[in-house]
This record gives sequence, structure tokens and C-alpha cells, in this order.
Amino acid sequence: MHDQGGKTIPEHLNNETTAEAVDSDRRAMMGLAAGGLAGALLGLAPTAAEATGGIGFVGSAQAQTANATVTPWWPSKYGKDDQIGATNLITPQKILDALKQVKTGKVYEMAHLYESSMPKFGERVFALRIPGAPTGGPLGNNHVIWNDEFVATEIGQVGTQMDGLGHIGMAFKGDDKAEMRFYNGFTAAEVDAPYGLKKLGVENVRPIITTGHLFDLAGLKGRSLNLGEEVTVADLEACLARQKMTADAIKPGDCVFLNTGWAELWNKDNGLYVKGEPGIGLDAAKWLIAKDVVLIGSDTWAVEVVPNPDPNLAFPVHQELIAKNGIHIHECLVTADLAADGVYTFCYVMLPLKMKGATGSPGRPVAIV
Ligand code: UVW
Repeated sequence: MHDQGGKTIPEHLNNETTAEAVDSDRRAMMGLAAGGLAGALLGLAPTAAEATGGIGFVGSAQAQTANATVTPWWPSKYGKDDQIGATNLITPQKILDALKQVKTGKVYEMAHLYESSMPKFGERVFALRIPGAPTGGPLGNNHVIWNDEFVATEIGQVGTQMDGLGHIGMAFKGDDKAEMRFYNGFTAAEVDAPYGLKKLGVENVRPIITTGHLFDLAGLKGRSLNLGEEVTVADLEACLARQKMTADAIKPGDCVFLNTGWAELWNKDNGLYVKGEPGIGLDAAKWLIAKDVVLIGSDTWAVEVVPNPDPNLAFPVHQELIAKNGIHIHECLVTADLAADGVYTFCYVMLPLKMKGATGSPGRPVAIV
């Protein structure tokens, strides 16, 4: 363990090799930008987001997406007007099957504490205040007082967060909103509005009560995974074998989770936590999509490998899962407790807030066995 500013960081995530790797990855990305289409970025001051770390890895790729040529992914297999995506698969029968996993009633908390010090992607904020403290009173002969909180934040996109289907899309033609597409081909002109999304808001998502499966990648590798380390299909299969499971254990409508060990950095080295991460690449994402999962979660902030091994791509797994297949991503989860107890299959409960027009949901997801 290593002490940094009074916080203890696991040695294997803090050694100079890791720090150097981060810097050299970043230099490599910026070098590619210089040689590629994003050369136009050169000479510009880094954006505020780049200065914060995380987005810096994808800055060059972002500059290259102005005119994407993509095969339309709509209409959705759930119908051309569908707004709930893969949660269509959470049927009463699925819930009954999931509840069969509950044998002891033990609950694993999978959310981090929401607090201002938590790591946040880019320029996101989380500020909670109790105005007045106490906010009101005293009133009446009984002198009642009360506290209310005021929270300023990107509420669906900080801390433990489930991405809704209106969070991620693709710009086919610059900033033409009629050519920006989201899940089911809805355009930004149809979806986006300043006071909340008009379509695909998180209020549409069904309560998620289904069977969950953990892939203990840190257990498989005997170490926490590294920044930029791609989780492959072979890794997922090796996890299942180690956990004495087979791939057909994952049924349509189930959720899957990655334990990478990255959460060891949470509130210890937030800069490194959001600078990049280990996670699934496109191949593993497609393998899981073929299994008709409803949600993929991880102890990282994006579930997918960042930076992507293809430096021209920025968050392609987000697009593949959310926009193209209506599959949710659940980020910044606590998975280590499940891994420590060897709990690989459980009943997963996440009730996204019915927050009209929101892009995602905070919450208190739990695994029950
Ligand atoms: C982005 O919003 C780009 O990332 P995330 O969904 O991981 O917060």
C-alpha cells in the first residue's frame, strides 16, 4: 500500500510503471492526433475536459466523428416506437426466476456513497447543500424544524449510475440534429430538449429485477486489471470456467457484471480512476449482446476499455450497447464484495428513478442471494 495525501493506494495500482504507462498512453494518443485527421487539434489549448484527464484520451477520436457513415440500426426488434429497449425482456416470469436465486436473504450493496469527493468524469459536479440548516422552522407551539437538501449535479451521470437510452447517440452529419440518432433511430430533434429528454428518458425503463452474473476478472488474473486493458471474449470464457459456469448460464433478460479491481482507486486516486480504465471491447460487447442481456455493469466508470485499442474510436461500446441494442450500462458499481465471497449468480435489483427526461439514474442497486 502507498500513502498519497493521506489516502492509501494499493501498491500495484500506484507504481511508477502504471503512472508511466498512463502518461505514455496519453502521449501516444496525442501523437496519433498529430499524424491523423485530428491534426487540426494541434495548436489548440487543451479543452477543460482534456485538462481533467479522462476525456483527454478520446479527444482526438472525438474530432474525427463529424461525418460518420453507419448502417442504420433501427427499427428496434421491439418495435419502431419502443423506448424501453432490452428491459422488454424483464417479464414476470424473469422476476420469478431471479427470485429463486434468493436462499439466505443476504444483501450485497453495489452502490458507492454519493459525496462530492467521488471521482467524476470530465467536468461533472455533485454539490449537496442543506440551505439554512435547519431549512425551516421553528413553527407552532411544538417548535417543529426541518431540513431539506438542494442538490446540483448531473444526477443520472455521477457516482453509481445507470445509463438510460437517451444518454448516447451518434452524429451522422456534424451538428445537424436531424442526423443525430439515438436508440431506435430517434433523432436528436425528437429526443433533446432543455428541460429534459422528450423521448428515451429514464422514466421509461422498467424496474430491473432479474438474474445477475459476475465475471471476476481480477480473480481470474490474480490482480487488478490495468488502465487500457481490454477484457476479451476469451477472458469472459475463462472466468466462467474458473467459476464452474458455462456460457448458457446467461439467459436472455439477465444482467452481467465485471469485477476488474479498478474500484480500489475510488476516492484514493480519482485522477487515475477517471483517466481511463480496463473494460470490455467491441468483441466482448457483441458476445454479450448475442446473449440478450439487459444490462452490463462494472466497477469502472464506463464499463468499456478506455482508451479504446483503436485510437480512432471514442466510447464505441456505449454506442453498440445503448444506441444500437437498447442495453443499459451500469457504472461505478461495487463488485468486490461479491467476488470476495465467490458469489457469481444472484438476484439483481435496480429500480431506476422515474425522473422525467433524465439521461440516467442514480440508485442503490443490490445483489441478493
Ligand atoms: C460518457 O457519458 C461519455 O460516459 P459515461 O456514460 O461513462 O459517464
